Amino acid sequence: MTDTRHSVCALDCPDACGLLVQLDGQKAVRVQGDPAHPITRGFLCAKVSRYLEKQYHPQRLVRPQRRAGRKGEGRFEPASWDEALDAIALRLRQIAVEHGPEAILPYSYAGTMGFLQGSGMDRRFFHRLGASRLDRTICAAAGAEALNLTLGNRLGVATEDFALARLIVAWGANIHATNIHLWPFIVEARRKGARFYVIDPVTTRTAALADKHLAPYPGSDLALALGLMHVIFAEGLADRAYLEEHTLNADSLAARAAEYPPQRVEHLTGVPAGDVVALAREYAAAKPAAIRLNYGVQRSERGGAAVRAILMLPAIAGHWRSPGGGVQLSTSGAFQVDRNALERPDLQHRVLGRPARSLNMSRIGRILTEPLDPPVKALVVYNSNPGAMAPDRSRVVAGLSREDLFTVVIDHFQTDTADYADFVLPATTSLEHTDLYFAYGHYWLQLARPVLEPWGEARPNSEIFRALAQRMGFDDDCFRDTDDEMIRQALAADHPYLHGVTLERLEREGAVRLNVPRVPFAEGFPTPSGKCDLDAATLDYQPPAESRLGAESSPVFPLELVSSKNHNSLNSSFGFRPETDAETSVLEIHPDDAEPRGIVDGKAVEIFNARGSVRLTARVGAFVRAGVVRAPMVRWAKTSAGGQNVNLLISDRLTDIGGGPTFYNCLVEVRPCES
Ligand SMILES: Nc1nc2c(c(=O)[nH]1)N[C@H]1C(S)=C(S)[C@@H](COP(=O)(O)OP(=O)(O)OC[C@H]3O[C@@H](n4cnc5c(=O)[nH]c(N)nc54)[C@H](O)[C@@H]3O)O[C@H]1N2
Ligand SMILES: Nc1nc2c(c(=O)[nH]1)N[C@H]1C(S)=C(S)[C@@H](COP(=O)(O)OP(=O)(O)OC[C@H]3O[C@@H](n4cnc5c(=O)[nH]c(N)nc54)[C@H](O)[C@@H]3O)O[C@H]1N2
Ligand code: SF4
Ligand SMILES: [Mo]
Repeated sequence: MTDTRHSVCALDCPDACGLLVQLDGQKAVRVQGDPAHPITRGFLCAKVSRYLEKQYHPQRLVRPQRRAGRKGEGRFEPASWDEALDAIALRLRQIAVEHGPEAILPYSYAGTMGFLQGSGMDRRFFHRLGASRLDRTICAAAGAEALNLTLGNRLGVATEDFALARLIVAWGANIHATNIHLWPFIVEARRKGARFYVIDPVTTRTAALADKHLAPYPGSDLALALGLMHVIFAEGLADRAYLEEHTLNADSLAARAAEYPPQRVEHLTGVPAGDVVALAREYAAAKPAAIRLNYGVQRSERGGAAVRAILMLPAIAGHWRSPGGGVQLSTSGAFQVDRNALERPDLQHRVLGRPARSLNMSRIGRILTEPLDPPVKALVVYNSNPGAMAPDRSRVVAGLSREDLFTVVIDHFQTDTADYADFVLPATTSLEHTDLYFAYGHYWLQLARPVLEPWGEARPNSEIFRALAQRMGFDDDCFRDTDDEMIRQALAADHPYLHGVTLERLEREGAVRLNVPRVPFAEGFPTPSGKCDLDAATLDYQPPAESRLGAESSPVFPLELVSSKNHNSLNSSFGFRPETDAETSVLEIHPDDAEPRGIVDGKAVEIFNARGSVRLTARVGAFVRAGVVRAPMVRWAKTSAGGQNVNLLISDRLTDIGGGPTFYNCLVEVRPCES
């Protein structure tokens, strides 16, 4: 008997697709894109069309386990849920008594984009415990801060409206890898004559399809944006009326831009002056023009300022006036659910009389290895794999190896992090639990009900934290709330975007468009002043320290490494697949850099800097501009020959605003491997 059920892709991806899961009896046999979903439109990316391989993989965790070997060794023995939960609760209680509850740290990110399994019962549990809070900066912190400062919220051009643009710029956005459901709208715009630009140091598949590809050096986008503004102001192409009515400090910005003539910008960015002038003119003339800015730009030391400058461009050229004009970095600001009701941050006060201290997840290596008062004595990891994904990996591993650190990992697989755990707990997948999903690449809120029974003994995060709360003796009513009660609490927010959005409606429709205005900033901005502040005091461009013109540049490590997103995987989530391992074990290098080093296509290379050395396979070609190398992120370290991945090479330096990581500022050298 076959049967088709609706679900949602829970992965950390802007597209947040609607899914149709075909069942044969109790077994899922196929996943497809939901044809009724206005963004998914019936197709899926390559990674999730094969999602069922993950669902039914023989290595999927089926029962709780307790460590039986050394940390990192990966030897475990089975435990029952009761044994595991009792032992975890006991240990957390002891640590809280001995060192204070802030010695306990949750570590989670967007392994699932569901509100319940990502930021619900777990948050309530840690707040009630008085645990340290985690500043969740690992991905988008600089960009989010820039959006809030410049536009007043994280909103932008509606995805569907890219079809109306006359010019589209993909800026630090590899749409073909990370945002494939935007592509059909770009194709539609181009069919009607729109031009398509890509700004990326790497010749991605997206860049290869552009009318014009500009390849700046990593981290130099602020200079490029100022160069475009220079031309727009100098040639009188700015929309004076829009500037007058809806912005502040336009004069300060024009003065700053005057310092960045195209020749200087060419020197700073590597983009020919003529290309800067041509793009500025086209951008100002095409009405409307849309920029798809993605997170590539802000993983850089001056990434926050770069994003702010790019977000100012549509205001200068007057593109926010009509549908299809403006910029989209994230749409997450539309999802104004009642987070306080969901997460209950007020519970911290009960224990501590104040908010708990906040620790930055991008510095987890340092947090676990440097003196802190109190020290972190327990780490509870879920929806994330810091052992593979966090920067400065040698510190991370040193921290995870501490015998006095009590570590719990909740996941689907025995990840690089799980190998260091004292207890590993098996989690359900999004096909096995209920959740409410936000998106960062469209305006549709979605509900998914379980379509399958839990695999083995797997449990949802929400249930695991409910059970732990009970064992800790937390008797507040909120720990007895069911999933549906929590969804209703989240939706009860008094916000116009959510008016008319109920659980019943989500149940009927699956996906509901939030009431976000189609043209969000035509009549002003949700900033305190109601205007877009173009203040340029902090927009002077200094090259990132770890870049070819930066303070730490040296002939010893002359190449700039970009470890950007892989194509057919998602972060480390499919690292168990041999094809993913192959894709992420490659180093792309330009022939001009390969030849003098004796590096041959297909042969092993060592890529190194003062932080360490990693072995990858050379892929020689014009995939990158000379001076830049690229390693698609990131291998499971445990399956690689040297037990390492590129995050060994990345510093834990933070961005200018938001406290984000600087994954894409990394100087290295490459040499052929001896054997
Ligand atoms: N297939 C796939 N899809 C994914 C993911 C994945 O791992 N694989 N990960 C998901 C996640 S967590 C996220 S955050 C999103 C991210 O989605 P994107 O932001 O699109 O992905 P990134 O690869 O981080 O960066 C995009 C591009 O920026 C370029 N870039 C790097 N440095 C610079 C720079 O200084 N300036 C400019 N102009 N460009 C630069 C990179 O070469 C890359 O091609 O994708 C999500 N979707
Ligand atoms: N070098 C380099 N490093 C990077 C980046 C880069 O571009 N270059 N990108 C950075 C970015 S943008 C991000 S977002 C981070 C991502 O880093 P992470 O947040 O660590 O993302 P993933 O590697 O996808 O790990 C998510 C984990 O959550 C698990 N999971 C999924 N659903 C559930 C669930 O319902 N319950 C539980 N308990 N677990 C679940 C998955 O199995 C997976 O192991 O990596 C960062 N690291
Ligand atoms: S990973 Fe992204 S594109 Fe692929 S199915 Fe999930 S939401 Fe859609
Ligand atoms: Mo991310």
